Amino acid sequence: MKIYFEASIRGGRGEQSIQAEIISLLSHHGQVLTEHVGDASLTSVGENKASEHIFERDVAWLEEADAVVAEVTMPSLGVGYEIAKAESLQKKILCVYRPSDDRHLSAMIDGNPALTTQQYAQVGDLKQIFDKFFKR
Ligand code: 6IA
Repeated sequence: MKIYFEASIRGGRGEQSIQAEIISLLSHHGQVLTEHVGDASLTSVGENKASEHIFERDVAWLEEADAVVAEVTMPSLGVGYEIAKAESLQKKILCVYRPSDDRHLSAMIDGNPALTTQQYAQVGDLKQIFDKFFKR
């Protein structure tokens, strides 16, 4: 199982430690193609590679993936693009997010029947969510 994990980079790195924990949980279900997303040394200004190279590499990995998991708590243009791209490639897609009083998930994600969207309160809750998603 090849898993494309996506989460905010230039959208903001405030979720980085949670992203790293998610990658560790996902690695029990298959090969995570995008482990760099959870890397603490990757800041919002950058991995030292040209954007064109990043785009081409990530789209190739997305095409190769069997499943896509997106952490959408932190809004990110790149993640939104990747979800739409994955949908057009007919990938199996799971979006996870932590709701709060001052934060509401985009209706373009929340209202999309092609996506499985799950709320969670803490990273520990994701184990069960991932077990169920990857069993399907
Ligand atoms: O718009 P964002 O940067 O938040 O988009 C994040 C999403 O785009 C992630 O899920 C990644 O798959 C992809 N992505 C964005 N930037 C990178 C990157 N380096 N390396 C790999 N994937 C990326 C960023 C370097 C840049 C900050 C100079």
